[in-house]
Amino acid sequence: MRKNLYVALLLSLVAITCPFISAQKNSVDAEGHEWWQHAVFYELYPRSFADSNNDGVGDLNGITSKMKYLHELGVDAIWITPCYPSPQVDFGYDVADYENIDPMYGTLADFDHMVAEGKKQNVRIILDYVINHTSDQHKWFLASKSSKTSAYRNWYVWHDPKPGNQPPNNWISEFGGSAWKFDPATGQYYYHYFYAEQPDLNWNNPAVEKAMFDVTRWWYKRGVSGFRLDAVDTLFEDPDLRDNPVQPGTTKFGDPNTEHKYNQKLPGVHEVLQNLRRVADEHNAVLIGETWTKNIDELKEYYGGKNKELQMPMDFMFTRVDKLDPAEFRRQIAAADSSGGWPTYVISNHDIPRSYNRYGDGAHNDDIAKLMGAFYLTLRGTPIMYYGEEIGMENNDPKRKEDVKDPEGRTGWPKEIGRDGERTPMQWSDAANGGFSTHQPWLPVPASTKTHNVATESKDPNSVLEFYRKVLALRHSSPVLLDGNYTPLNEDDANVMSYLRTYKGKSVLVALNMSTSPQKPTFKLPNSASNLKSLAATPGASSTGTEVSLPALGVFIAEVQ
Ligand code: TEU
Repeated sequence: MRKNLYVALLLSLVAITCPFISAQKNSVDAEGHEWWQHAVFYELYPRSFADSNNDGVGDLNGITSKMKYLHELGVDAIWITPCYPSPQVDFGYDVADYENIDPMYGTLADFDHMVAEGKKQNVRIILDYVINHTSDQHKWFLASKSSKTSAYRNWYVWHDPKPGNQPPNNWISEFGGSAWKFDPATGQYYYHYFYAEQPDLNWNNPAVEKAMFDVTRWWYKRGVSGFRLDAVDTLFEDPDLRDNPVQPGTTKFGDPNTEHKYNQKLPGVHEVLQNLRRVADEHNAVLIGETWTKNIDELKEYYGGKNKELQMPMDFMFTRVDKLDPAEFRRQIAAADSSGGWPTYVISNHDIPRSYNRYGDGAHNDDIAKLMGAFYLTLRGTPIMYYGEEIGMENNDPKRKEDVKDPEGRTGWPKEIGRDGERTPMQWSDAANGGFSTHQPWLPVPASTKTHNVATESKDPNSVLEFYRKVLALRHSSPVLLDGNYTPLNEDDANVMSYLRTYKGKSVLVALNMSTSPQKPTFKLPNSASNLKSLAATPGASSTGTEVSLPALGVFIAEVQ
């Protein structure tokens, strides 16, 4: 009898814990590759992805309803930008409660349902971890602000004014104006690297570290497979509050330019991230960093070397190559490849104009969208796509100040127009509002929605979407593309970017014509190979022996035989 009870208890324990275990199973394959090294990630902005209740703003049930689409596209994990309760001053990057869902997006039950559906479709969930600051409406900040003797006072960064009630120093907010805001009730300033509604947490306080790390544990137990870490550079400030060096000129907001020497990339950052990694490792979880580095040495620090830090610090230097420039891309890839870590490539996100516009020349944008997709999806490393990139979605920038939603754009207009343009609703069909919602969406879709949408492109074998699907399928089925080394080819070629990926004696060649004139490169292939068998190509691209014919902006991916 007692034995049966034990068995029943054991079985129910397994049943309770299994969903969480299975959310993070298969973490390493037989050859030691971690799950995130073989995964394709996809960033989505929940306000704009899919609107299940037709109120003009996307929601979690909307995401759940598109899980099959994501799986069939070839996405293995989605990073959802913040969906926690928030006053939405910075559209979710001002978090008022880290352990709940904003009612506009749904409920925790909807979240659990989304995780379960993700599991069915093999799509993992990555949340955004806004680590540097909270909302000024978070209960920790309200308590901190209530009095100088509050137990939470030291959870944020408070300082006395300088004589004349001046801010403690010259630090400038990323979004314009002083980074200090005076609180008349308690007579001190608090520090905010971003908007005043986003007070910085004090990471020197162990209680902050404990509470914030517990947030990650809470979500891991709910089935989350990792976090994208927001603005990690800014966690610490110089304890002596030294003024930042002033540089010539002014920012787009009219503030003096300054070097963020004393409030960015302080050494404490790495210790916190290493500690956070230890928690992640207990859950087979991945940490992705918003790591704006200026060189490869800075990026290396975020990997942590022997001290394990972030598995996936994003390489934003790659996004800074804003033109089709093979030489510059070769330099960036060689650097990332030599970093000792596993590269993480992105070509767009919710803070920078869409790749369709950044690389597009206005005349061949669809060809360029295919070329850029073929490029970063065949590099050694893990790609993070941005929603809509697969259909060639373009920026839809506001034309008038009164239409701008992003506060950064309202303050900075017209020099800084904000980030609304890259955050518009996903284009699902040629119906009104791109089929996103029957209600007027929070941001308008561009006119190109008529042609650039999932439904229309699914019917056209030559669409950007169908090309993305092909390349993603190839990537998933090819051990060479997943794990192979990267070797640049024809490095003096100013027009064609080409490389080999090689794994266990097999090679795949990728040739990308980054120019608008036809090219005919020939390649010296390994082991005197003399034939190229096409795996994916844009119309008109072909090979004869070791010579490849590439029309303007053509793509040719082939097995070396
Ligand atoms: O961005 C941090 C960051 O570095 C930004 O300053 C970025 O350079 C800026 O958005 C460009 O206009 C993260 C988020 O990605 C961003 O959306 C948030 O607004 C910001 O943190 C504050 O949380």
